[in-house]
Amino acid sequence: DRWNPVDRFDFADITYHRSTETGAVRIAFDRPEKRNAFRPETVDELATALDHAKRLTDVGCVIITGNGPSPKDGGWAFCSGGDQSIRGESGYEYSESPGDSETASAEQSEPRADEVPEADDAPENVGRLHILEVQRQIRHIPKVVVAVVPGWAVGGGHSLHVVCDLTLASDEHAKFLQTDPDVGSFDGGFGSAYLARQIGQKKAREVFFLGKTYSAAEAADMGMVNEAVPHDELEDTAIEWAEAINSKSPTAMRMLKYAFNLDSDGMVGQQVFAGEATRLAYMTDEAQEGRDAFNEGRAPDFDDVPWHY
Ligand code: 2NE
Repeated sequence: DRWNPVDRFDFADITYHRSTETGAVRIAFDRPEKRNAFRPETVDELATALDHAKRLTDVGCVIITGNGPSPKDGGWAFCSGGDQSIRGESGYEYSESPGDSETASAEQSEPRADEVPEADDAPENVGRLHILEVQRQIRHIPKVVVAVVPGWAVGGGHSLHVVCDLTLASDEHAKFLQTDPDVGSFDGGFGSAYLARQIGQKKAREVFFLGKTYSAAEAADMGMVNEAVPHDELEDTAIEWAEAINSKSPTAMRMLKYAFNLDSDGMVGQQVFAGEATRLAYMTDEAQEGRDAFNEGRAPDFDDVPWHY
């Protein structure tokens, strides 16, 4: 009863809950028999849950985790990255054409050369790598995202914890491993370059080039995990963190997150930060005078507005 299911969605690959105790949601991979590997459907569901969570104005903390243990062998996982069993020639493939399960055949998903799809056509069933879009959602959601790692964080699952604002790991079961180059994949963005900002160039290169497995304690020493706690204290600690996060000024937290992002997000980081500055400006009498003057067809009167120093 710590978590209420958000039952407006009919998710198959993830679970999605709201906390009954604090402003937090829990989004969990729910494919434990595959070490929580993601397929395109999983990624779509993650994106939907994150987009929903973004709009919850009483929620300051998003927890991303993995359900477990596996019913097959009792193993725990956060996420083992892309599901290699459905990887096609150009990415990860849906089991059916997205949005149109009735017409899911290879022939129907091949457009004719002269065919321009209608705007409302079902999307084509091509290989996807859109976990990278989810990484950007995590970067830009105006809330603190905590990766709660109960077991393996591997490949694209490793990159996902790297991109989260904070990582909390199970002392007993969490293990961190990069297998990207073993399967001919490479996260050349946040998964590697941003990891290097967290743990330094030599260590980040070691993670990818040697493919060693690190314990939660080692990952904490390296600086890519904030804290390792006993496995049965993971959720309690996550809720404590969420309570701490929610006790703080939402505006200050949002501006801080975007400030931390800024130097690794380039012009996009500046745009996101500037958007929030614009929102703050909109809340002033000064900006509202500008709006009112336009709507009333008169010149704006900024005479009483000080030039702050
Ligand atoms: C995760 C790891 C290290 C776990 O090892 P272990 O020994 O604890 O378990 P096991 O037996 O390997 O796995 C248990 C079951 O899960 C499946 C396995 O095939 C096995 O299935 P059964 O034999 O019981 O039927 N499983 C595990 N990971 C899977 C996966 N990713 N896809 C499909 N099935 C998976 C070990 O299993 C492992 O190394 N897994 C592969 C990790 C991996 O290479 N991930 C992809 C990296 S590329 C990527 O994620 C990516 C990206 O970097 C950028 C964009 C998009 C994707």
